[in-house]
Amino acid sequence: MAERSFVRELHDLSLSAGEEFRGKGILGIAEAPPQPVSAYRDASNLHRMDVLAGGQDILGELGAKFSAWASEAAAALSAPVTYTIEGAVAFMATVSTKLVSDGLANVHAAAPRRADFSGRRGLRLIFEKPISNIPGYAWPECKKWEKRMRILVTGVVAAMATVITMTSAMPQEVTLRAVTSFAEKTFNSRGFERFIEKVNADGRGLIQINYIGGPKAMPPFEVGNALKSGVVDVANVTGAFYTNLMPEADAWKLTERPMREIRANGGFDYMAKLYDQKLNAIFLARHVDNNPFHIYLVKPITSPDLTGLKLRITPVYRDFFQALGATVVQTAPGEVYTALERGVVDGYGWPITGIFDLGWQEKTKFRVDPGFYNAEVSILINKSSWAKLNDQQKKIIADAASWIEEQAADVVKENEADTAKQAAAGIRVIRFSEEQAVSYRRRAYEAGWAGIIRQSAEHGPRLKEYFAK
Ligand code: 173
Repeated sequence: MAERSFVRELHDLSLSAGEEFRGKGILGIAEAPPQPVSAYRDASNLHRMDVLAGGQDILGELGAKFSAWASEAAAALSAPVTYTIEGAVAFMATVSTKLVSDGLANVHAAAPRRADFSGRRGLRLIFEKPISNIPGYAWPECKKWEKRMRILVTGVVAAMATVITMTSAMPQEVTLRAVTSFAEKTFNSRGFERFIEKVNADGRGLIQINYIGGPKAMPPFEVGNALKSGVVDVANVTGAFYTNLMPEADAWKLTERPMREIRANGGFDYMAKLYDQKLNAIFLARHVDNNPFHIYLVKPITSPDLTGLKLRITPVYRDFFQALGATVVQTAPGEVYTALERGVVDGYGWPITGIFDLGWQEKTKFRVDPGFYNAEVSILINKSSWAKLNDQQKKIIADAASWIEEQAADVVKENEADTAKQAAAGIRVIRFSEEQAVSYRRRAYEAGWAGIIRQSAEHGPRLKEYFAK
């Protein structure tokens, strides 16, 4: 416990708006890396911690957080998120960032070993090594303890402001938590995994992404909630998986223009506002594009009529398949194999790529051509997680995002490869007549847009203007 409290003094010493601290001073200062708790056991550290603890609200105004730890266990828990008191430094105010950073570098040499309380007023820091030995620093010219105390405390506050500025300018590694809503290493996660690799390579010492994994770690339809609440910082997910939060996101499947054009024609900005408002997120990159959906079946059809068939869906396919007469059942991708195996469904919707990733070719007999819509899988970041990054860290993320979005053009090569693989696996193609094919695709888009507009009368029609051809 503190031998005395400095709360009142700290308040008395706060600088008012427009005032500038210009004295020479000594100060206790906080530094970043968590230290072994035993470092705080000595009396001087405890006393300095008490002063800072008394100044919590003043420090709070400066954006600094100070935690005093009662036990090693608490310290261990707080260590990754809380700055710790490391030492002391003296400076000549008004202090430059360079001076403080030099001071911090010398902090071990100058760390006070003992602290005395002289009478009722002063805190005297005793340095084993005279602080004046550090070039550029000097003891304050204080005659009275009272004055020294004023300078000390004011200095703490002023220096905290400087240190905060300095630490935000100083590269500090940030780690973001990331999940994917598709199985790891499968087609729809691969672009995301390349993005992570690039961020982790370019961001050494600055920013890293901790890839937590896929549906084994988090159910795909939960990923939107987790991103919105900040449980995860970064997500790889398709709009259909978070329609509960943002029904408009499912409209990405209806884009008939390249992302470059949608970014230029105002459509992207329109969506970005909805991501901001409804998902608390920023849309970074669409890495799956140019990727049509198809119907896959275990029994044949002869025309675009799905009456009597029960098909596995997500929100992507619901309106269209129902318009063609199907009964539908929604499942996550991870349940498709079992649903086919047990005869619970007669088929499923899925893009042209990726059925081999989860072994569905074993249970699939037919693919219906043509394809329809355009699968979208994108990388999103929580808004607050983004706001906490400095410009350098943001640039690493943004560069990796545009890099991966550009590669979405290569998806067509994978489509071709998987089309050939499906043929080799014995999956037969059901092809409609030219006329049927045209009306099939028209109905797909009509049902798709009607569904979006039904769920979002305000934004659906605007999105159609930006996305449709
Ligand atoms: O079928 C699905 O699970 C789905 O909606 C989807 C969306 C984008 C890519 C792959 C699948």
